[in-house]
Amino acid sequence: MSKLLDRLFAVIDKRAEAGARKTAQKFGRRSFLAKAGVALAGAAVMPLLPFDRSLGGAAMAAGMDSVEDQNDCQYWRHCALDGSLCATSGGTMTSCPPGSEASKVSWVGTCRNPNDGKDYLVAYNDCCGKAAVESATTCFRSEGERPGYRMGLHNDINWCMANTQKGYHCTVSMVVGMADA
Ligand code: ABN
Repeated sequence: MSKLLDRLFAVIDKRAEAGARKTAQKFGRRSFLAKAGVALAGAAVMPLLPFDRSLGGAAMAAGMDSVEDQNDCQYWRHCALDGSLCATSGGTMTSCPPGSEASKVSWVGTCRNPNDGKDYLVAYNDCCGKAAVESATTCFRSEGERPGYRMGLHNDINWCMANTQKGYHCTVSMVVGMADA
């Protein structure tokens, strides 16, 4: 009887040992280090992954508006634009036409986007160094403007003044942030 019990205990011992080895392999120190290594490598790569810098709502809302809307002086983003629309002058609403360069200084207005009812900061950069095109759409909108004797508060100004090439060509409208609520 005692021999039988000895055998039984031996079998139980073996099984317990095998189980313990398996568990150690699965959750052991090496396995932990390997997993931690993968997690750390992942964390290091995370900042390289793309993320949304597009001011989400504003970009999405602009996508909802047709080019025809955007080329109209009454388009919401042009609420403080005094100049010619670059999109009608060989460029786009946000990029200068080839052969011209963006002004180093700009006028910033606050415009309400009717698509989401929020106020956005819009920078108006002039594009410089190329002759103006007569057929371009010219807008005179001055929301938030103050009289001309306070230059920083007045938007009827050639923002190419700080560039080497000071000749005005057209103006782009870029959403640069959200206005405080
Ligand atoms: N910011 C457009 C502009 C250019 C020249 C003169 C007045 C206004």
